[in-house]
Amino acid sequence: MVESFVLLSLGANLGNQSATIKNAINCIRDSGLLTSLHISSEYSTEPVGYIDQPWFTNIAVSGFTTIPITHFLLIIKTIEQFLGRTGHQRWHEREIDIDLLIYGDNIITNKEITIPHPRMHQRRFVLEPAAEIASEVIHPGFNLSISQLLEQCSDNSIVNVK
Ligand code: PH2
Ligand code: MG
Ligand code: MG
Repeated sequence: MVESFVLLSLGANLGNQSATIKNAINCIRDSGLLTSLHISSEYSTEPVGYIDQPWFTNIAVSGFTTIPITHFLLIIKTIEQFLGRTGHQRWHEREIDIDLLIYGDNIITNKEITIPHPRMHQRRFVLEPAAEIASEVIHPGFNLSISQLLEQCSDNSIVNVK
């Protein structure tokens, strides 16, 4: 079975953010979604996109999976719903957000899937936690490492380790 490297970004800015993020990590581990997990520190981050909302807690998680990408995305959505995510407007506050950033060297753009994540290189709240655990990982679209993307990132929103 082919094993793929996976990089995730997790975020929360409603409810008990740290507890929800820890529960999300437990779900990711217990469901067998990823093996060989690496987990970044928790970061306190200024909201980007829609600014009139509470600050976020963001982390990055990496691991390996043999689960096909469409199934993988369904499991992520199920975990989000299990952890109490309700419908929200785009870029507005949410109980939990689990975004798939990188899945192996796949580059896919269709109605259901855009991988690598189309805005990951523009977001400091994604790149700083990701660089902590996966600085040398290559973004297959740009052929640049996560740390190179971070150096080039023009997003100056505040990102602090908690
Ligand atoms: N997620 C968004 C929109 N804006 N800002 C920060 N700091 N962190 C996030 O996770 C985030 C955001 C939509 O997913
Ligand atoms: Mg998101
Ligand atoms: Mg999302």
